[in-house]
Amino acid sequence: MKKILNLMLSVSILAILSGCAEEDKNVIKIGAAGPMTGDQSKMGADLKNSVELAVAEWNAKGGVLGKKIALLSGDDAADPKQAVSLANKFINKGVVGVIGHWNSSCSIPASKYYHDAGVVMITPATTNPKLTRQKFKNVFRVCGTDDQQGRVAAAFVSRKLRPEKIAIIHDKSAYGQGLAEYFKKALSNKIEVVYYGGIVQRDADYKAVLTAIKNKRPDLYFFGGIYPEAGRLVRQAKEIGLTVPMITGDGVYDPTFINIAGSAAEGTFITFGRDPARIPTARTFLEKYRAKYGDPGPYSIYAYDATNILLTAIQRTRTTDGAQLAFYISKTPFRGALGTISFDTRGDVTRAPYVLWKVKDGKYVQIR
Ligand code: ABU
Repeated sequence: MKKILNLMLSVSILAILSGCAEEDKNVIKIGAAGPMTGDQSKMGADLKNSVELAVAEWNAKGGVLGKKIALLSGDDAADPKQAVSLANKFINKGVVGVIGHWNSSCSIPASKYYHDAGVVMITPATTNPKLTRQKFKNVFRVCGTDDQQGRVAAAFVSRKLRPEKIAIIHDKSAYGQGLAEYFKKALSNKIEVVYYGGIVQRDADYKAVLTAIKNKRPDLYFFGGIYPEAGRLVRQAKEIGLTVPMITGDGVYDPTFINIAGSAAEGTFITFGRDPARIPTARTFLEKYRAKYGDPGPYSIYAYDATNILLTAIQRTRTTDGAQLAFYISKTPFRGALGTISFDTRGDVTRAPYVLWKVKDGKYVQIR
């Protein structure tokens, strides 16, 4: 009974439409997939809120192709197996497209199932390059990639911070390890890497690895991973007297990192996209999101644009055929909250979005 209840709950239709939407042939279904539970659930909620906001706006104007849009929201719990299971549930329910997943470790395995089923997938946040190197014509991302991000971080380190010695750690995930490797490669042996290794996600205590790093006396350490682990790392680093700054990537850009780390977060460098507050076209989205949900998360605006790309493609092509939608998306620049988004032949955005941020006085400040 518990299993049946879990199954029923794992794919929930939001209350955008009343009644039993999945049985209704007069709706167009889209999915929102991400970590809705667990220590990354803030990212899932940010993603789902933005998709919900965009869908509500379309439905208020009559929907698309004369039908209302039904949003199916699903939890992959940041787990690859659950992501594949969720992809199959979405496909069986007849979704036309999916906004998600959030984690590279989920998007990469799930994308094969969306590809085989002809379902368009647009991720707002997955940055591991492998996703779009599979040459799936129906898979897109509206964010950048970790090879770009690693190069931006390495250029900033070697030109501006100029350490003699650096340590590099990662969380062994597709995202975290991939980013650490791209960063290390982009350093091109110009800086001595005195420590390179992995940590276990969700471990409470990282003091052993931090002590090993401290003993190597680096001037800086890089972390490839997500904000819960990053928060514990910098807090515990300070506790053991490892006071050199951390430089890290987009997975650590969330206020939850600063909440976990406290004052130890100060001085952390992060690569991420531009501040939406500085993007004129983002203003309306920011106002509408804040009015409904409070402060947007790091990838909220990306999920909003991803949803509008999908729904605009359905409206313009007047079809729900995945191949035709994918062709339209790949060829048509989209003017959204982030500005103009165009895709290259892989399904990546044509303009790398990365800039440098630093934590100052408990806030993220764009510094370059
Ligand atoms: N891009 C950061 C976190 C999501 C991912 O795993 O790619």
